[in-house]
Amino acid sequence: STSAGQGRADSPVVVVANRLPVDQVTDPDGTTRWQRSPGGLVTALEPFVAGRGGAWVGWSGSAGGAPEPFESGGMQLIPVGLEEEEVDRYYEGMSNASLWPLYHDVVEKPEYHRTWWDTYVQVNKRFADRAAEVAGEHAIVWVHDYQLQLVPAMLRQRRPDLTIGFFLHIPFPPYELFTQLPWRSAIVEGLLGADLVGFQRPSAAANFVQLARRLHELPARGHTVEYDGRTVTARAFPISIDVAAFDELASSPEVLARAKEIRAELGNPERIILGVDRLDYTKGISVRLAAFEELLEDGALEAPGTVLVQVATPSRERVEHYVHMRETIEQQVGHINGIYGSIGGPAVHYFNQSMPREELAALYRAADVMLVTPYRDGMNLVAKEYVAARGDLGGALVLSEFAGAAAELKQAFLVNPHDIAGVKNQLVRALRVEPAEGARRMRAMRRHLFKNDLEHWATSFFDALRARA
Ligand code: GDG
Repeated sequence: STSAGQGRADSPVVVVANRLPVDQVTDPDGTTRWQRSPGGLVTALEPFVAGRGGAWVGWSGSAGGAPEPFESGGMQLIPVGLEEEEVDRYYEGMSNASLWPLYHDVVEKPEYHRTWWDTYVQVNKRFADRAAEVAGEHAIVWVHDYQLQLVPAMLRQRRPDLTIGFFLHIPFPPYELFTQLPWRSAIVEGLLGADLVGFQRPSAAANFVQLARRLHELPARGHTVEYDGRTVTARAFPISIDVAAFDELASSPEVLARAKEIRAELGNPERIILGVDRLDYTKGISVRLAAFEELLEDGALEAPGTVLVQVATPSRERVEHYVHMRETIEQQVGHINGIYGSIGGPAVHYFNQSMPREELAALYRAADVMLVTPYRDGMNLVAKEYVAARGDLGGALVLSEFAGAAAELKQAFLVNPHDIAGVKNQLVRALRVEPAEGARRMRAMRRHLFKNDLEHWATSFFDALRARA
């Protein structure tokens, strides 16, 4: 009701996510301490959570018993413990070898194992228990992502007084793919425990509403589903980045000097093409290597006058798909450099390393063309970071139509990553774009981003959720 809604405008907020917003680091003297994670999400959510009994429930990132709750940045941090076997089955198995590929258009074949599922249920219960214990009366709880899709219903069962929101950071597949999942009904019911289910794109929200209707025969209209005497709303809230902060970082004297230095260290090539991704099979790293190789072969491009820098940050290294993909990519890089490289002049500069943010910003600033070619991506923040970094209006963005970001960054050189000829064409167009035309595109994308930043995202979600309290 309206009066209750107003009365709860400053209800405590609890965030539930797979990971806590801190990492455990060990100092040289052997003592361990918590360090805030570098991601932007923490910065965006902290103001909503800090004070008023706000808390963040999540896993510490290492196997073993749960450390004691502690305070950080005005938030109560509530660690959830995971045993080694639970990490294998809930995190690496069910989350990253079943749900991740299924939700990304089965780019790789998902594996379904009942032991993984059982552990997924068990771990989701543990998160729901912790959240139920810590949430104050009539609190607002915001649950994040595909690892915790059962938490909304489990939490509602334990605490009917709560207002529950859920946000999925990755795509949500259509009925035809989703229904592969042996536990499809349980997942849909889990999500229907929320008052508000947020997605990156309207099509994902529509997929969810359609599933509720077709699979559970629930009355659904537009954005809403009627379930268990409640109304569940499914809507798109496209995530963003802290645009102003990234813009500022990328135009700082240190970063500008480093960008120049990077160009020089690369041998002052005429053109630098850049890729930055977690090393993940959804990101289409092979596609860009193949397109670049063919352009070298065709003679349309020449190395080392044009070079490709690919940062592929290590990720999920114990999941089998990732081990294979890494081998394939590294073979491809070796192959290209073997043929088109020269002494001191490789065609592809490949890094399987995590880089500091400042170094990434300098790379964005040094790159003439940013290549973002995922087969499927919920949003893709790298594309947004590149645009935010180009306050000089230089550079050009080549972006997959299958990234959520393509719906917003319409002035990018859009590509279908399955169409190598098309990727090659657009890459060449981007490399040769007239500066005035490039600047026009960049300005339009920057204007959109400054209006739609991370704070706007978090505020819109909380506003929509509070309206349900
Ligand atoms: C998921 C969804 C959605 C990468 N390498 C380094 C580094 N990064 C940073 C990037 C960027 C972030 O990691 C990656 O974000 P993406 O959005 O590109 O991709 P996912 O990790 O797959 O994220 C995605 C996102 O969730 C948010 O909802 O957009 O679709 O898949 O910020 O800069 N950062 C540093 N060093 C690196 O080497 N410091």
